[in-house]
Amino acid sequence: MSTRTKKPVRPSTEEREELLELYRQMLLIRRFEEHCDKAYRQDKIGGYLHLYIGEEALAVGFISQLNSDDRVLGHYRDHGYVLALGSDPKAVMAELYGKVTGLCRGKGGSMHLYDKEKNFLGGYAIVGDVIGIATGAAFTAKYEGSDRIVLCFFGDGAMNAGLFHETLNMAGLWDLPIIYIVENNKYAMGTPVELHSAETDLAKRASVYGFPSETIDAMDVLEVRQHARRIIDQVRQTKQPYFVEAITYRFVGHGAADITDPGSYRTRQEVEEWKQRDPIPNLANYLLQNKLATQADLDQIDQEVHQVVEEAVRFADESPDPPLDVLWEDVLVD
Ligand SMILES: Cc1ncc(C[n+]2csc(CCOP(=O)(O)OP(=O)(O)O)c2C)c(N)n1
Ligand SMILES: [Mg+2]
Repeated sequence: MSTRTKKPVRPSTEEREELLELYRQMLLIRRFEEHCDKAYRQDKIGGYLHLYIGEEALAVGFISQLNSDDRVLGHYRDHGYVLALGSDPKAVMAELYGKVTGLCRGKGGSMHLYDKEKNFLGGYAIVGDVIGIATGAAFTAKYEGSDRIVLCFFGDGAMNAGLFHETLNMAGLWDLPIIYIVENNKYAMGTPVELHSAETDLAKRASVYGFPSETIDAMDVLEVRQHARRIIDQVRQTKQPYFVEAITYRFVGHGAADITDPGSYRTRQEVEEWKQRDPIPNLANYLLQNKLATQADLDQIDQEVHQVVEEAVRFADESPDPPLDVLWEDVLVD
């Protein structure tokens, strides 16, 4: 059932506002994380930090097509999901700074974001775990007889966890309303897909559980959005799972310790080639060429995003650390 899909038709001019919003969201994630990189080096952000730079089109394109009560779960590279869902950038930055005003009151940090209000049911640091938890959320949606669907984002490395196969089998058996999205960014840390997966066509590898699977190009936000619209509609209607292999690339290192270093596992030339497909300038060019925006429009969005990030940083900087006595709160359910 694995298929390679063709490039869809470009959207019409009526969608101008929506396209500008996609642009704004991708730029926000990019600028927000560029600051995170800096703040990590200044020891303002502790623990681990994994950036989504280069992969923004995927989260933004898919999440833009959800209903507000749908649910999203992801792995530890999770800043893009919450920002695309509309979480308050101030609370997200404060969380990364470990401050009490953060999304999780400063106790989660970068890898464990959670925003109940926006239906983001968590970023999970243990590779593969999110797949089981998200399948549980999809079971809940079905059990409650609701119309909700669940998006579950994880990396290519996570497909080697036993849980992946156990839960996709259950989802197929029970017809759960979930879209599994593997972010195939070619590497699990420094290990290329060719070395960790016996079958490198990941959509094919996931095609044996009784529901559809396909590969999409996730470097082009318009293409992602088009596929997302179709796939989300289908899952909502059929209440059957769907598997998406999203081809993407991270422009920065795997994690905090190797943020700017392309590393010995890939060449600088490879990184430079993928940067030619950077979804942000490419959308800007598309908007300009098709007269959907002027340079002044884009500059204004740039300015607004800059201000949002500056405010978030100021808020995080000025917020207090959590008091010591909250250490014992939120540990066990009553
Ligand atoms: C069970 C488990 N094993 C090992 C790790 C350490 N680890 C963190 S990220 C990572 C690589 C995961 O790669 P992938 O799933 O492709 O996601 P990406 O980082 O490329 O987004 C590993 C092995 C972990 N967090 N959990
Ligand atoms: Mg990967």
